[in-house]
Amino acid sequence: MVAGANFNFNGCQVYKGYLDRFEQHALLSELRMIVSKAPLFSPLTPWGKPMSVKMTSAGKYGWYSDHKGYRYIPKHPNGTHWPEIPRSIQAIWHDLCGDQPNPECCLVNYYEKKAKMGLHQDKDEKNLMHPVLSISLGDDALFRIGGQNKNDRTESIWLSSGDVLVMSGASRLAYHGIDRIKYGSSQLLKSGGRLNLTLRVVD
Ligand code: MD3
Ligand code: FE
Repeated sequence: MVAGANFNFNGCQVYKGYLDRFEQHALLSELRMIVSKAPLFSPLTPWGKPMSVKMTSAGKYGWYSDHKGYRYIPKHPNGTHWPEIPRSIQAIWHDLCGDQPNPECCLVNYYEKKAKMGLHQDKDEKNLMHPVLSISLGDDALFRIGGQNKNDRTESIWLSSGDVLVMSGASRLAYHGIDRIKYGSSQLLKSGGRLNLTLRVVD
């Protein structure tokens, strides 16, 4: 854990090395539990193309997408409720986001070798004033963040295993994405790749 953010771009705060290797392994075993109950799947874009990133969720809501569009749903496509958000993950939220309401969705994104996420805004949540918190595990990823307009200047930084980001203020509606991962750069996941968790208040 570190005392303060060590990067700030348009209000996007990056806590490099927030989780040590022991904490990263502990988080990984929580994620194995989640994925065993709520398996990863490839959401379809509203245009019918599967996303390269595999996903699942924990919490009251999970993020989902198909031909009907992007939305939060209360159950996994297998018909069961999403697993609860582990206490250790909620603790990170309250450490960095203070007295914000509890997160209602922990989206789990899994990036294999060639997976990427195009520039987008996150605005499927009802109250866009609440922050979004992201935790990176596994391989390094090239993260790009810009402004509230798609053509605004962007800045790129490498995110590594254990880094945590908090998007609040102006950055909450900033365009952002993952250009690529550096496959095999971390030993945390035995078969490589990258996991990203995002915590959000949905309602
Ligand atoms: C900036 N995930 O799940 S995390 C997403 O690494 C998403 O998997 C990326 O973008 C990933 O929507 C980036 C960092 C992040 C997450 C949410 C944000 C940056 C954000 C919301 C607003 C602004
Ligand atoms: Fe996003």
